Amino acid sequence: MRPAPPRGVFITFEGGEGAGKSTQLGRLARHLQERTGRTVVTTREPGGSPRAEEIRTALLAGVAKRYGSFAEALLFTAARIDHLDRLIRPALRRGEIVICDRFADSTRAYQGAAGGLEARTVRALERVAVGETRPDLTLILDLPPETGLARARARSSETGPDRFEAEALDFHARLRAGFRAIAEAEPERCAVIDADRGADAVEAEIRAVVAARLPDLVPAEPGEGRHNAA
Ligand code: T5A
Repeated sequence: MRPAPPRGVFITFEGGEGAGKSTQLGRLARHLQERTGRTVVTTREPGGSPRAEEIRTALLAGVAKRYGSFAEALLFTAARIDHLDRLIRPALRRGEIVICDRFADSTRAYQGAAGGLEARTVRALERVAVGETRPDLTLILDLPPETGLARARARSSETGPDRFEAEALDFHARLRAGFRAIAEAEPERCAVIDADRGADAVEAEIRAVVAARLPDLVPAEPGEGRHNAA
């Protein structure tokens, strides 16, 4: 009889605009592939499956904006259901490591804390869509919104800001507070990473947090410190 595959591991990156999630996700994926030898699947939300990518295009173009936060949350949730069914859950069942750029905490923060959708509605949507498929670890990249927006603007200077980059600064301040509140409410799952530093320093802290929080996943190298904070 074949041995059962190892338990899948689900890691998510969260944070405001231009926090460096995509940059750090790529670096962590390479690190985990090298250190564990396991298959690492990288993906993103909204998107990650062909149908969810179609919904992404509409959402980031602002198609649903005039219908309000509830309608947008429904569309993010519809994309999430497809993504979970077609990509995330099958990969976890195969014992793979799934790293996702944004997940359900983004709905809590963007449509909930910043967008004004009441928490019990956000929770109900999350319960229905996500169920038991909760992240093992969520890395929340935290930095002042002005800094993140400046990074995002520098990158999208030709295309212009997308639906959420274009929101006013107080929206982004509520967003930051929303992510911090999630981390406070669920400290076992979440770690807040100071992202207002160079990419190498951020990467080093992320590696240390992953080693401390998921000790069975990444064996510590001799002399490598364990990081329990955040
Ligand atoms: N959304 C999403 C919701 O409202 N509800 C939901 O439920 C979900 C799932 C997605 C949008 O949808 C919203 C949130 C978003 O607004 P997106 O394009 O995927 O849109 O937007 P982001 O996830 O915000 O992605 P960004 O690409 O804008 O930001 P990242 O991934 O955080 O940042 P990254 O790595 O691309 O870096 C941005 C720039 O900064 C540089 C990079 O080189 C790049 O140019 N950079 C740094 N510069 C200095 N120092 C560092 N440490 C740096 N790290 C990266």
